[in-house]
Amino acid sequence: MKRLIASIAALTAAIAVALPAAAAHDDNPSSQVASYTYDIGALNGSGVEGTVRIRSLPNGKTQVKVVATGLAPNLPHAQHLHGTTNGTATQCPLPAADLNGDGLITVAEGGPFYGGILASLTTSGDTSGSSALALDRFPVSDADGNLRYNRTFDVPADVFSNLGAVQYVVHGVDLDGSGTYDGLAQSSIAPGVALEITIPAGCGGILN
Ligand SMILES: [Ca+2]
Ligand SMILES: [Cu+2]
Repeated sequence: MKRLIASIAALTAAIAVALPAAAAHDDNPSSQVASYTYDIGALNGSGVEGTVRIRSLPNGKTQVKVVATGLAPNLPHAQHLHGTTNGTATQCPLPAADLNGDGLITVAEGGPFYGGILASLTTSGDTSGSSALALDRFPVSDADGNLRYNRTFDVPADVFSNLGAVQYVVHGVDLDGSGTYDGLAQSSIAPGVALEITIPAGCGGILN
């Protein structure tokens, strides 16, 4: 037993020594240069809550980790980092964002609060605004409405330098409880796309 403890101690020491050398690698938490953790609040009565952690790494990559609950189950959820790159402040939408008073905050109504898409938080491939509605590459919530996401990727330099002022927005609310994205209502920003797909479900960021 004593011998085992000694070897574990030796191993731990070896790992401790090895850490600084690994600091240049992508996913090593110790190599972060900045880390922001925000609570995710519900929008549109979704019941979503959770946490988003955004890290900028010394190699210029960005790591985003999301743990959320309360999402419409078994459905893909578009999610993005929203904001501006010109220093204009952004925040999660306030109730006053519902300009037409229908009780919903659409993307068109929320956008002025949280800004444009700086990155699409896809599970593979492109992460630019071009993938804003690439539903086949967004995380799918499980049967209980939980969503987990963790990816390290590149963002443009102006986004990277401004990661502390972005809003995380997750989209997709099954407004009629049908179990799928449907309904006659159309997205406020994408003709031909169901409102249920694009409507914001949750938001977290520098100002909630
Ligand atoms: Ca539905
Ligand atoms: Cu978005």
